Amino acid sequence: MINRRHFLRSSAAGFFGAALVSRVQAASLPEAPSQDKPTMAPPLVPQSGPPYNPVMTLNGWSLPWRMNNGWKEFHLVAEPVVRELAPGMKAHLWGYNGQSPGPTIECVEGDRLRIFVTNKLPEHTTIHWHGVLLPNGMDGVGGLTQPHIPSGKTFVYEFQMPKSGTFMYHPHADEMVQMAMGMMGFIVVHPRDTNFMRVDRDFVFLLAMYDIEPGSYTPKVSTMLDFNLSTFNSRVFPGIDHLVVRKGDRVRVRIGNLTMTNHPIHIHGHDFEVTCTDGGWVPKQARWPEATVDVAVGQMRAFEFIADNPGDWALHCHKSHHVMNAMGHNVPTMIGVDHRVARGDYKDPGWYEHPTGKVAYEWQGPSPAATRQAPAKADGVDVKVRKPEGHSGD
Ligand SMILES: [Cu+2]
Repeated sequence: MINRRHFLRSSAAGFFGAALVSRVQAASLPEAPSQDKPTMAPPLVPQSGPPYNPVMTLNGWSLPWRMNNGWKEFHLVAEPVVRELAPGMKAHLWGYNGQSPGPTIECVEGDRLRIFVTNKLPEHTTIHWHGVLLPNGMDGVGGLTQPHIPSGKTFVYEFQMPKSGTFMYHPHADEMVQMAMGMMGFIVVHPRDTNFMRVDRDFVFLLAMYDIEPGSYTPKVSTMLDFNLSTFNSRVFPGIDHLVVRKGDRVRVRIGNLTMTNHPIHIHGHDFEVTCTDGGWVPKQARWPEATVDVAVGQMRAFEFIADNPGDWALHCHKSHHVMNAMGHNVPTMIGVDHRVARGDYKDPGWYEHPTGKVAYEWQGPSPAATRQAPAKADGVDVKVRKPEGHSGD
């Protein structure tokens, strides 16, 4: 893509002049790359625009862009996707560019962004840029700041990134349905000064929860709290990529929570400081050591630590039912049940072998004659039946 763009710019500028090039480029949509595998893509080192240290999106990827007269142009496509939540478990979700969550958008403080959003969903949508300081009309709230994007249409968002930090994107249209279906993504705005808040490894993931009944593929979109799948970037353990670091690395982990409940994220073997929220960087004097950070609903927390303790350390939500995955809340307790019949084995196992003395049997002695029920009596007195009174108008 980069090579073709360079080719277009250099050849067209030579033959037709720069003004024509920009009009031609502005008239065409940027490519919308798509990813259908949950494999973590290598960091997207910038080939144009200011330099930065790219992030790693667990089980995900960053969205390539094209430069167009000083604008970074991205193309997001909202569409139904199939996401493998864990090896062998596929869910029918909604997302962006082939995946849920959508690709991470990376840019640099001061960059001007033009983001094309094409709606391939069966209903309208918008995109809200969570935490980004932008003009009101670019905020993406359907029915408030813009008309909804109908199915089959493409809208354009244009804004400048005034500060570095970590933000998110998600629909502000039919919110409960679209977020329950997995529509979300990360925005990382890198500092223009590559030495500011520099780390050696920088990981990002979004917390998403789904309610997918055993045996089904599509999340229940009316669930408010009782979700049964807790995911990091729409993946469940053991299908989540490891955060691989070298001993001595300074590591940053950025966590966004677009679920309907809080998640206390805990790390083993290390302590850390929260250095960034969805509102911006935390000054040094305002930080304190932690080993668990509660990421509340709609929040982003980034923490940093020095990886000085070698090992295979767990990093997990501390709500034990969120760690377990997957829970069928309405499934009865199976403790004590004989599981020896294999799953999927429908062969007739033959008659049940009853334990001795546990089967109804025939009485072999004499049986008394059947008697008719006698009329009811109380203490030897015939029961008088009182009939309703006062129905004749007196
Ligand atoms: Cu949790």
